[in-house]
Amino acid sequence: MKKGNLLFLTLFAFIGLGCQKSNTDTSSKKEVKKPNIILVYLDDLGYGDIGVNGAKSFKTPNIDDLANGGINFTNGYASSATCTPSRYAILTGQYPWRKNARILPGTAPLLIDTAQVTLPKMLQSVGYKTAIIGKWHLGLGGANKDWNKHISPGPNEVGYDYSYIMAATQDRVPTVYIEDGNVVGLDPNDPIEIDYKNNFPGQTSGKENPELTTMKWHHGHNSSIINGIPRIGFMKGGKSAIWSDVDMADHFLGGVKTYIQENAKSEKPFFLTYTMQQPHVPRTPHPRFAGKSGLGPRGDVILEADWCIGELMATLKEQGILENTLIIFSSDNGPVLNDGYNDDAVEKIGDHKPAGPFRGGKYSLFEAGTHVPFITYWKGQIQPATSDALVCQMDLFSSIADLVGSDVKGPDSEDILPAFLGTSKVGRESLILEATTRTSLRKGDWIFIPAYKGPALNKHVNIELGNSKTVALYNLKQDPSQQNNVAKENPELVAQMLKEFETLRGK
Ligand code: NG6
Ligand code: CA
Repeated sequence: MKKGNLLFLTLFAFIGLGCQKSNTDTSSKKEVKKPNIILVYLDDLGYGDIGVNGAKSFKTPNIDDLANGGINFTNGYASSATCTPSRYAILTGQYPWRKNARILPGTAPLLIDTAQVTLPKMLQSVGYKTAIIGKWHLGLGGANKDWNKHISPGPNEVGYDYSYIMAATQDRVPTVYIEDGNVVGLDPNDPIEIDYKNNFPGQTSGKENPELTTMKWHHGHNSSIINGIPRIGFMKGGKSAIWSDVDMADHFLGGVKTYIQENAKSEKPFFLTYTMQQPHVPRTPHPRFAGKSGLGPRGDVILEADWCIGELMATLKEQGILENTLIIFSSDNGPVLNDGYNDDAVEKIGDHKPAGPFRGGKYSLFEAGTHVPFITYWKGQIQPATSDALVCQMDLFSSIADLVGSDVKGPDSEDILPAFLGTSKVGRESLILEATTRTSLRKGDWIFIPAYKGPALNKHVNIELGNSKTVALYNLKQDPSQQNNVAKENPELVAQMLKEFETLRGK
């Protein structure tokens, strides 16, 4: 344990700040505090999509309250510029490119080995109850699963006592909720069938029947039409289990509230992973929020997500556990406007800058791919501040282990607990960042991007990917929008960073 942190925890031990007696495990070697921990994880929310990071076109008062009452990280990163790898890194504390993790289809088998150490397993081992409610997207079961039977292994086999999830994304089949491995509301007489290659005979599709769609596809997303929305992949049956898109936010929030209410008075602390679907496509705000942002559905679902966070905070207050709960807020990757549907995200963007000052977006090796909102909040324990410490979501594993007195560490996860608690402004020294298995190296204020073949621009989503025939070096402090590649002027630094990059990547 680091010195600053030891002092911090000793203070807790002596003055017993707000710690429930029952949350102190006397059997462990050291006196540690075990708060409830809630990881609030959004999907495709950009650095600039929240008021506190510069959004002016709409308001996010509840997220801003979290940031203003906690630590708002200005150098906070997802490990990757897409969902599956970033989620893999958080849960395993391992760089996702070691596992070649990529965006998974809805039918993919579980990506995490059930023998691997995981963040929720580590927390279970020190007495936590654990739950995940929301998006999963880390694969389920085996390769040829039957969705009509118990689906395993999944979240429950990698550390969650309770899971209530969608398998992949809102735009992929199966469009059903799965509770502890079982599809919710399934009628055995109407079994679910899923195929990512071929449609089922006699079924309509977005490609062949665009007139049946209420949301129009732009690229991809032209397979089965469900609730008027054409999706990725074909699905047959399971009618009674199909979710309502516009109610998804309320539905997950309802589960979150119930979980908190049921566990607030428990002897054991809890770890709740609340993985929200917003603002990933298809953006389907509840009618309460539709049209409210002026930016179309993308803005509307951000308002909806912000409201959910307000409700989450109110629930914690109501239950009297806000001061015994560490909240971590972040996003799995950077923003994208048109990610496959014509939903006015591009047309109505106006002056709003989803990526804030950063270049690129989702899928990109440029900053906006991985440089995301990142907040830690713990009322009465974390002093409000802005921190420029270099922190990655992957580091939560070892840092939280330190907090709760576990010796288990994630293989690539650094213990930077003092940075997360705000007792230090020092984070990691360097970090490998990833976009669809291409990687770059951040070290100090510098970012080094090796030369990569491939298109400079993903035309469908209109995002610069960071591929270039020449290596790139940017000083992010002086040039956050990566306008000046200074590799030529700094050959020694380039050579040094290339060496470190190759060592870290194990070449
Ligand atoms: C892409 C999808 C995109 C989105 C993404 C996953 C197409 C053309 N694009 O393949 O819409 O679903 O996968 O997003 O199908 S993520 O946030 O889960 O990584
Ligand atoms: Ca995402």
